[in-house]
Amino acid sequence: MTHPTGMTPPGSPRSTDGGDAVIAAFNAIGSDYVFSSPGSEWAPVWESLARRHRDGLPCPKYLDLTHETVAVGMATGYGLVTRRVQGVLLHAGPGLLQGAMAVHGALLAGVPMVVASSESSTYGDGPGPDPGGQWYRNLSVVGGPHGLARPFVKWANEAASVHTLPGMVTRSAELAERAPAGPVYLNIPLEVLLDPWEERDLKPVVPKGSTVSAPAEIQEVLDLIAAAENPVIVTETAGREEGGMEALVAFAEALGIPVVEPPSAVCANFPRTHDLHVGPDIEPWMDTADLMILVNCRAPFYPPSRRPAKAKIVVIDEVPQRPHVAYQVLFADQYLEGGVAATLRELTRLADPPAAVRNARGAANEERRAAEIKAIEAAEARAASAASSPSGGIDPVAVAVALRELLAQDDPIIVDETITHSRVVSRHLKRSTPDSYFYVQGGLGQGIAVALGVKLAAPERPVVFTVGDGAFQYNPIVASLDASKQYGVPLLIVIFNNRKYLSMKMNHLRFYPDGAAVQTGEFLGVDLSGQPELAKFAEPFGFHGETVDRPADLAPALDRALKAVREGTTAVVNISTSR
Ligand SMILES: Cc1ncc(C[n+]2csc(CCOP(=O)(O)OP(=O)(O)O)c2C)c(N)n1
Repeated sequence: MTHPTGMTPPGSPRSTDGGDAVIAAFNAIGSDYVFSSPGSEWAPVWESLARRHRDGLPCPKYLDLTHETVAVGMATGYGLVTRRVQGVLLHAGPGLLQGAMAVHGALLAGVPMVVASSESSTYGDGPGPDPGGQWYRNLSVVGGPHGLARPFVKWANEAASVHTLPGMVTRSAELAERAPAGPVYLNIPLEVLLDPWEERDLKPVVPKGSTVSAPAEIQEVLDLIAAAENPVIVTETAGREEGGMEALVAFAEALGIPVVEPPSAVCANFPRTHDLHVGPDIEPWMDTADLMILVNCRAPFYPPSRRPAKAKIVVIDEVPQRPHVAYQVLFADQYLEGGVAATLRELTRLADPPAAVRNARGAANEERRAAEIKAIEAAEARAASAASSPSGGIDPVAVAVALRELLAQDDPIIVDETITHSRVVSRHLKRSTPDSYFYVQGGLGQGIAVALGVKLAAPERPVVFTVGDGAFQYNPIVASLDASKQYGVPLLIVIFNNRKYLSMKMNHLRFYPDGAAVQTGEFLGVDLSGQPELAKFAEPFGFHGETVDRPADLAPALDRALKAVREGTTAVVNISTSR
């Protein structure tokens, strides 16, 4: 087996190996970064990068990350903002398993990425270089790691030959970017990475094309809208598409239709400050709306069988039936299947609502909007008056308001991994610009990494990571803060600390409202009162850390923390909350 050594004379074809084929393919798919949690199979990739750096050849930026959740989570955060596929390298079956929760999170979030790891095809019995006994003794997985990955990725396969390897990688990226976007997994055996490969120029992969429904279908929906007296738009992820928020604003404004962003909304879809934003509650429309337009909604109704009483339901979605969702009920009467932003733009272009309809709808919507504003103001007034009581922690609403006011001049991005406080964060931070809010999807513990990836993609915007004390401790804190330090990616981390898993207690009470736990006060799965001082995790990294117990200290502490972040240092603000 030939191995690449030394300089290649200019102009001659470079004889390299599978590691270089991976990097050439990552170049072709436009991956800006390689998010890697190292394993011994990646020596050929490291060698390729070292050669390319030495020879001044193109390659993605390589990030060494010290935990799989951090590697995958950062790729997720980066993909949420850029919407472009990135390369992620993990180690064998175990590294894939360690990163699996975050890969599943990327699947739920619809973020494209090519995740790769290895196995050995020779286990040391081949004629080529010795892969190392660990592949024989410790790392092999029956059925191959692609068998492990299959349930939580869009597509998984083995790249069994160096001759198909670049094509496998570029095809994986194209599959990952197709709707619904998501992670794709490739098992690239170590021996394939070490096999000789003659470098070829790979054709760059171009962005996917756009789709929009046929004009007749668009017209049918416009007719339904024209006939409706009480239509409503419900959206969970209209903002996930480039231009989605702008297109939804134009559409809602043109037809005077209010917009509900239910608690299942996981990104910024419609400006919270807009007159047509009527809050998170779909209930007022369930029995009264005569037309419901579901825009990029995966699970708008709960329980799933809770069906709107009389509304016709139009579903606008590129892939309405999510293949990765086990059970899904939309009650659709009509679909507009195509790019969501493009479809909304087409509807707006062809719409011709009589002014009277628009005005009549306007009056009803104003009532709803006023009720929502009143509810928000009442909650904020309660939080402000609680602030004058000296004990009992800080009202979570006050934390959200303080953050909103502190960042009023900026266009921050909120990455949220709170549980019982998530509605407070979305409702009171009132994010109103595209890509200004992301809820972390899947299991707990990925949030810091996702926020780091978001910040990597949007270095000019402050990124605030909001999290409960329980979820914070699920994060690989050392590896995440290490990535922040090593790659200069500062975050404002705000912990809503109620010293418990409050959600676990709420679930217990739901099932056993008069049970033994209520009688005795013994709630298991809840108590976190023995936790370490969480702000102190900032110390070993030279980061800014603050603990806030009193309402009066809140704004000054957040202000100091934000200053530290502006100077390039992550800050951890651990806030004692009243609930
Ligand atoms: C990986 C993972 N393990 C366990 C859970 C179950 N779980 C959901 S919420 C929660 C508690 C979170 O506590 P905290 O962040 O403090 O929020 P709070 O419930 O107090 O609002 C747990 C353990 C989960 N979602 N993900």
